Amino acid sequence: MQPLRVLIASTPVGPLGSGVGGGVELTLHSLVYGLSGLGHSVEVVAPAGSLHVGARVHQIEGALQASSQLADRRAPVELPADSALVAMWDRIAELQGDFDVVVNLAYDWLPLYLTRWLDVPVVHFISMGSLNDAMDAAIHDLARRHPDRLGAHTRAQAVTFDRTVDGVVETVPFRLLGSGVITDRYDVHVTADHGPDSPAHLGAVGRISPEKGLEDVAELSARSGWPVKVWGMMQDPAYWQRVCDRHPDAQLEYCGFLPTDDLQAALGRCTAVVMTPKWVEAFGNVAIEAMATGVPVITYDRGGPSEIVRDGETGFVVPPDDVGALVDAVGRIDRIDRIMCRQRVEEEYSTEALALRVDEWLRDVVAAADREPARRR
Ligand code: HBI
Repeated sequence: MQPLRVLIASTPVGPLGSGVGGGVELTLHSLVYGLSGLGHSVEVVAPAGSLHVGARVHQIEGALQASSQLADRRAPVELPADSALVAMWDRIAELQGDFDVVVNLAYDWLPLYLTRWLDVPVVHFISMGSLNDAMDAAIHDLARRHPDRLGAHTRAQAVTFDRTVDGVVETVPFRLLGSGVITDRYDVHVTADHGPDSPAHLGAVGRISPEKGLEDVAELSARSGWPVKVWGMMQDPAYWQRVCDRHPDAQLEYCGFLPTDDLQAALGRCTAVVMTPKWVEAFGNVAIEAMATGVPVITYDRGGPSEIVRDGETGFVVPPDDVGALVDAVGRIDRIDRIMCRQRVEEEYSTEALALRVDEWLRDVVAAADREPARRR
């Protein structure tokens, strides 16, 4: 089939490689790798200072966008003067004639609004659950105009956008895409290969921030006696300090923010990775990164990770906020076959598997756009 010319719009919160974009950076890398692997030609538009991602990157100057996670639910849409987001979409409007489709990864109002005014079809891979009323309204409005343009990672994430209007539940028709990692970058550790210099330990990964629920990891460590290594950007030092102060018996070791290659090597030495999300994590790339190295995942039954982990097969899914259940699960972790963890990622969460799902989506959208006589506003 005819290869597509795909333009990917990155997140405006930070340049690629800065880690500020969190999971979106990993999704972008996987999409570039996976879609190129299917023969598509891919280019990227991202804030200036972005690292090379295996495709041409149009580097856009301008003021970075504040994170939607920090805004209040009722906050109005904000666009700083000299906005990088605005400049990114000016560039996309200039480039649109050279592409068949634009894949937007920004969790922002502007790209959703502009979709109706651009000639090129724009699809939106929504990276988080519902956070903000203005964003929700833009998503529902776009869904009404173009029901095929919205993608999400998981069902748990998608349903957070359901809303009830005059007693009628309005759902958003998201295409569920999961996510994907470049499995070649992850070495499988059939055993946790700890030795005298590195006793058996658990792992926890994610921005050091309250929505990651690290206080439960600390309580798990204190109650089970398991040491826990923690990796991730130190976004909220005061929060970290509070967790450590409240759980003096916990053996938590902060191991910094590691780039993927180093993180995967460290993850592989864990007996298990624990995920204790307090918010509806849209996906939980950590779960597939851990499983890709053969490490089982123990997670709360909340958000994306609970759809990735198969209870009793690639880890355990326990009732949300139930630390006692986490302790029990750790006690049963040697029942999990670490090779099965890797196999599940290769089948379902590789860049190839993700790219096939996205490829099907893009082809459906491009075909439908070609059939549309005039652009629907
Ligand atoms: N906030 N405004 C805004 N735009 C984004 O694209 C964005 C964000 N906050 C977090 C974020 N993206 C990513 O880190 C998550 O989607 C993973």
